[in-house]
Amino acid sequence: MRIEEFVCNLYKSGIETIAGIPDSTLNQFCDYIENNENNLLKTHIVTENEGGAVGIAIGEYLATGRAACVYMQNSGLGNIVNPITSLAHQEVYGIPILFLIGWRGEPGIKDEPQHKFMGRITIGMLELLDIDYSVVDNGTTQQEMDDIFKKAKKCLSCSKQFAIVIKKGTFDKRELCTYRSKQALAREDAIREIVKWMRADDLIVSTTGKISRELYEQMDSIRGNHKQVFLTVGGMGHAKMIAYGIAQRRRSQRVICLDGDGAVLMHMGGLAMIGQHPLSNLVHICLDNEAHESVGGMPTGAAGLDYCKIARDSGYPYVSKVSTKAELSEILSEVRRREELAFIQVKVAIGSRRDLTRPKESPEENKRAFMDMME
Ligand SMILES: Cc1ncc(C[n+]2csc(CCOP(=O)(O)OP(=O)(O)O)c2C)c(N)n1
Repeated sequence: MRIEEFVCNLYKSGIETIAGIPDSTLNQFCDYIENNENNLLKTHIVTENEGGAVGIAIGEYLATGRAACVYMQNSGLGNIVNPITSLAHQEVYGIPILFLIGWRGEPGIKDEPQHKFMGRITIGMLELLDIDYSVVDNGTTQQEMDDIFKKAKKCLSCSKQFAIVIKKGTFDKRELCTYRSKQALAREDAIREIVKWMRADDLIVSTTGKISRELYEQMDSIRGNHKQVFLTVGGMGHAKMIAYGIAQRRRSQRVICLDGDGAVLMHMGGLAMIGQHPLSNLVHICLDNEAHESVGGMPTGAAGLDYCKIARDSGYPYVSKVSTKAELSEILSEVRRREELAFIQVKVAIGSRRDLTRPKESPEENKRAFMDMME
């Protein structure tokens, strides 16, 4: 399916505002709207999380009487359940919203373990949420697509939500935009520096996406194993609270959270909670490339934000911003010396190696090894 025609259908159905969180299944779509190639789009907002995008869609309807479009990976369904069930559903306010949902973990298609369960329940969840839907793939014809948009329009006009579930490879391949930043430090080099600095009994919780994959590789290559690492393979935005949960029970061990700026933003309230109840053995490191690099590199909804300032104002006693390997190494030594809750914002470039590998063990095996290491 050509992305141009798909987006054209979207505008013809009266959509003027699009909000969401990018996903690799929707790369072609995200790229197209981010660059507003046909100049038809009034508003595109990358939100902090998918629930926020539903909020914008509710606001759009209240202000204009128009439905908005909300796009996301199916893992984002978790973040929209509350604003749908308690606000947008027709038994509450009846707000029309058109969802575009990238289907990871579709049954029968090979995908990562964190996508399997959600992939299997995606359609069931839509049914449970009372959201009508159609599934599309690269075999969907233009005529079928026109019919789906007609069905969607009818649904929206009855104050209901409608979802188009998009399978992997639905959109024809076209050259994707390469997002760049002015930073020179590669994220992987920053991770290597952190791994070299770690001690044998430190614990590390890493965030969703390529940060975890890079950490996994660096641990194996520098330290010979990765048993000190808990990979937050899904549940984007929750790594810092997992690290906090461990740190408060393992006070004699240093716990490091390796976060991404998109993930910090996704559930930023955690910064305030951690800052107000500081743990001296917790080190929170945010690798800030101002982008959702793992899923294509689109800017986050708050690119350029001073995360250090927010951490400081939230109550983190020690904060620092660095952008070179030398600065990072100096600050890591300082953090080790101080023994107090710390936040380090590391400004890194957008990009990753093409041949980056994935964890070889199952999440269950990694969990076991991590827990055994603490015994
Ligand atoms: C709830 C949820 N929404 C969306 C995704 C898809 N996703 C996986 S990684 C990622 C980007 C993470 O961005 P960031 O934390 O800034 O790290 P980066 O990839 O830039 O290193 C996204 C959007 C997800 N896994 N979960």
